[in-house]
Amino acid sequence: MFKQTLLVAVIGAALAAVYGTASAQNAPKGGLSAKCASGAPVRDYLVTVGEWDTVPKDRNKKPAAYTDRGMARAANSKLERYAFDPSVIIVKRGDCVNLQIHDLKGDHHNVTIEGTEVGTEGAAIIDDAGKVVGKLVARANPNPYEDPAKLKAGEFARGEQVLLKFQANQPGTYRMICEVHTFVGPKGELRGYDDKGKPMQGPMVAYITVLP
Ligand SMILES: [Cu+2]
Repeated sequence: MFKQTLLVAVIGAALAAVYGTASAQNAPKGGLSAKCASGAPVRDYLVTVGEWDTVPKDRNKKPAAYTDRGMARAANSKLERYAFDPSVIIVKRGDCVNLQIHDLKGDHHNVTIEGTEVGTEGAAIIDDAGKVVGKLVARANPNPYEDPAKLKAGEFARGEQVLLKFQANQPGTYRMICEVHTFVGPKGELRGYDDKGKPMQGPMVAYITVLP
């Protein structure tokens, strides 16, 4: 048993050394850059923003109070979480990566890739044909019937598609986070409730692995 545990630990350390474990604490410096070198292989990915939700019911099919990850929730409160689909993206070192992120669920989101300079602030809004039709700067919400009335820089609204572009410079696994729907704890842990116990419909995260 000890031998097996030791073997697993050794293999884990070797993999971490080879691939790196990028998080807020130890993301490789310059791991991803917002601009691509000319001639870098281009990889396009379509990413959907979706939502899982339910209103938990009792055995008589009536909405009932419940517990979510240790947090008490009242009857009729919606248990929900936003998600990127796909939530795992694997690229190679040197690739120029284009993520076309389309918001179907949730009135607004943003994206930042932890430990890097890459995020949706100032990113292009593109139409169905890929043509640039705007930029993610602070602006009025194009959905007048939904809150909030104003969007901050980097936030995109339901029905919008944004282009997040970066070059993968250093191997590792990077967390792509929507800060609207994620609370980041003091040790970098991702949580679905903020420090006051308010549900954030998350955490909303995807993982980008850069292979050597
Ligand atoms: Cu979000």
